[in-house]
Amino acid sequence: MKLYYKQGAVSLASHIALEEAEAVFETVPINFKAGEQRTPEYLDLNPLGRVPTLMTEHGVLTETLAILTYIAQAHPAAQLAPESPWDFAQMLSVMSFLASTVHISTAHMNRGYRWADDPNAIADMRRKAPSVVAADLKILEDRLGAGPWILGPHYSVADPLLFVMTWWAEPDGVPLAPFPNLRAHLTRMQDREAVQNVLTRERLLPR
Ligand SMILES: N[C@@H](CCC(=O)N[C@@H](CS)C(=O)NCC(=O)O)C(=O)O
Repeated sequence: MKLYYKQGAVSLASHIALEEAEAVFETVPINFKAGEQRTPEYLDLNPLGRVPTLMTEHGVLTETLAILTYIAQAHPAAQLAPESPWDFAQMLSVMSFLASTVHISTAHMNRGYRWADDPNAIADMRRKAPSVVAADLKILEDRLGAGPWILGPHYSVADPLLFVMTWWAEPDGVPLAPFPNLRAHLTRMQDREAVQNVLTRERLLPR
């Protein structure tokens, strides 16, 4: 498999999941500053011009939620997703909230141009976004509780996605101090060998 990623972007979750699964994969960094996500070749793979994109033996897969679920199911020995239908649905519920609500709230900080042209509207979104993200994080803080993982005792591919959202929080102006459970989860994730390997590969320092 081949993962197209950008350092520290949401693709970090898929990168961690591949490493946790001990998958055979290579990585292709996409340079956003050079506009590599908008080249015709990349848009052929991912028409939205986003990362992650995963090239598999079956073809190209986009969208983090699908990529994480695929990695988990393609590597059952790694036990990265629950077997019971109910627990699996709980995992999807968390991942869907992370991908379709928290990530989008975050995008209003620096990518307001997707939703408005008026510079005042964009600035207004940037001002409001941290409080919206904090409200999202409060829901996750309560759901996580003592954890240690977002589904309770069992680690799953929902954890790397939660990790990315909390990894972004403080640099985006959302302090984690009011969210001790999330802060502990961030630290717990960074204690994992797979996460350390991926942070090193993406040249990121622990937070
Ligand atoms: N729904 C997609 C969203 C992916 C996404 O928005 N990725 C961002 C990086 S965090 C991106 O590639 N942005 C490129 C751009 O906006 O030009 C997913 O969950 O995989």
